[in-house]
Formats: sequence, C-alpha cells, structure tokens
Amino acid sequence: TRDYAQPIIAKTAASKPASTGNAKQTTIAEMENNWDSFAFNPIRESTVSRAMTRRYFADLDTHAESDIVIIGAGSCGLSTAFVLARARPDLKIAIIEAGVAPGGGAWLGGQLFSAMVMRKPADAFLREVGVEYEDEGDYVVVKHAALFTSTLLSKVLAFPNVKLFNATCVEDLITRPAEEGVRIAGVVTNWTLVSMHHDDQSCMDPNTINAPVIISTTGHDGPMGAFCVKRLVSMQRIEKLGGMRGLDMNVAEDAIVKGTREIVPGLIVGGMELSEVDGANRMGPTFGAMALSGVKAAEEALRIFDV
Ligand code: AHZ
Repeated sequence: TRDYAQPIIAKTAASKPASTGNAKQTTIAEMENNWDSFAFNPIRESTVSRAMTRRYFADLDTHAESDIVIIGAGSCGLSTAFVLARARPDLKIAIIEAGVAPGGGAWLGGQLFSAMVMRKPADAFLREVGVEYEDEGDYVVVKHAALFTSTLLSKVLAFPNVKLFNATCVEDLITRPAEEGVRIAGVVTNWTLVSMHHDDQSCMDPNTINAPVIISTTGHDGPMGAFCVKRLVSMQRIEKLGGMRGLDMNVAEDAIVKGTREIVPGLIVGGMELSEVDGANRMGPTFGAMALSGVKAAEEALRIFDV
C-alpha cells in the first residue's frame, strides 16, 4: 500500500476518543518494576495536531471579544491577572505575551542571583498566592524568583476564565472616537514570526482582539518594552515620555504602585512601563512594586467595569 493512503484509512479510528473518562487510570506504582511490558496508549499524529489546534482556534474565537486584555506576562501582568481572575470569574481575560516563555524579568532575583526580594507590605501578595518566604523584618525573601513566577503562573493559568496567548505580540491598539478624544478598544496582534517577515511578505494582515479594558504591563523600554506608552505618543494621546530614571529602590517602588492608573480611557498601565510615562526611577531587583502595581491595576480595571 502507498503510504499516503494510510491517513484516510486511519482517520475514522483516530477520530474516536482513544480513552473514555471511565478508563482505568494506571498509577506510577503499577509502572514501577514493570518496564518490560510498558507501552503508551496508541495515538495518531493528526490526533495530536487536532487536539491542539481545535482548542487554540476555539480560544481565539472565544477571546476575539474579551473583557480584559493584559499585555505582557511579566511579574506585574501575572499579578494583575491573578487578582482579576480570582475576583471576577465571569470576566474573560486574555493575556498576550510576546515571548514564548511568560514571566518577563522575574525568573531571577537580579543578575544571576536566585533569591527574590520583596519589601513589605508586598509579603501580603505572597501569602495570597501561596509562596513561602523568609521574613527579614522590613523585607521578605523567596528562595528562588522562579518559585514565585512559576507558582503565580500556575495559579493564573488554572483559572478557567484566563487564556494566555504566548509567542504573540501586541503591535497596535484599536481605538474608537470618544468624548475624551479617543478610547482604547482592543489590541492588534500578530505572530512574532509573521511580523519578522514584514519586509519580504506584503500581504499578511494582523489579528485583533476587542476589549473594553486593556492593561499594559510591557516593562521598561528596550527592544520590546513600553510598547503601549510609546504608541500613545505616536498617536498623540500623550505628548512625550518622561523616560525611566536612575535606580532608587525607596522612591521607585512607591511611585510605581501609586502611579498605576488609566492613562487614556480604556488603557491602564502598570509595572515598569509606567516609569517611562512618569519619568519614575527604576528599582532594580526588588519585586514588591510589580506585585502591588498588579493589584492596583486590577482594582482600576474593576472600577471601570463597575461604572
Ligand atoms: O516579553 C515581555 C515581557 O514578558 C512582554 N511584552 C513586551 N512588549 C510586548 C508586546 N506584546 C506582548 N508588544 C510584550 N508582550 O511584557 C513582559 C514585561 O515583563 P517585565 O518583567 O519586563 O515587566 P514588569 O513591569 O512586569 O516587571 C519589571 C521588573 C523590572 S524592574 C527593573 C529595573 O528597575 O531595572 N527591571 C525589571 C525587569
């Protein structure tokens, strides 16, 4: 038989569910010391493709109209998502992250060092998320920044009302005329790989998500960061950026938390992206402000929903 005939024959069988909810579940203990007779359940490659694509396109369909879009899955964006998703299971929340790996700059405490420092009272957020820490008086230390980020990420992803679209970049904002001049009404997204081909492919248009509230947490300026606030300048919605200032942990953290707000109607900015608008100091490797800016961004968003 010719090889290409194979999928047609196997399609019917493969489209049947390989296992039912009532199937006996093997335990690890049953596998141990029994490796000679070990075998995975059978699968066809197309089944794997369909299992992924069917869900992804359903997610794209569901979230084309979202309630809230969070741009950037760094420490601030994930903190925002955690608070919002827990407070309002009825809201559809899409997180758009340009990188493959969510977490932004929060996989290490700073430089190559593992521990993550948070100044009090941000320890309250760690207790909410369920991350252990050592209490050092005015500050607490999580033994590895990755423990904070992975725990927070796992909680966020487990909420049924949250969808993370990673490897997806926000490349523009959707706007609507409004009394205040303009309102932000959604985001324009594109696959990172597609956007890399803008120079040699002219016919690829981007995708969109409509949402009444956008929360931008894309970090400080760099190849990627501060995307929305830079776009607000080019859209002439704000005159210019203040530019992130030098490092001052004490001044910076308070300023970022207090300054987290709706910058133009429909667009809330939190985390280090805000330092670029306000000309606020950076704080370097202390993360309390990112968590609490997320709490405040969520509060600002809920205020818009409650109006
Ligand atoms: O990939 C970015 C990162 O994960 C993502 N991002 C940026 N532009 C994007 C776009 N579309 C989608 N156009 C985009 N995603 O946003 C995330 C930002 O995470 P981050 O950790 O850089 O920002 P944060 O504000 O959550 O935390 C900043 C923490 C600090 S403070 C500091 C200093 O003082 O020097 N440095 C860092 C990293």
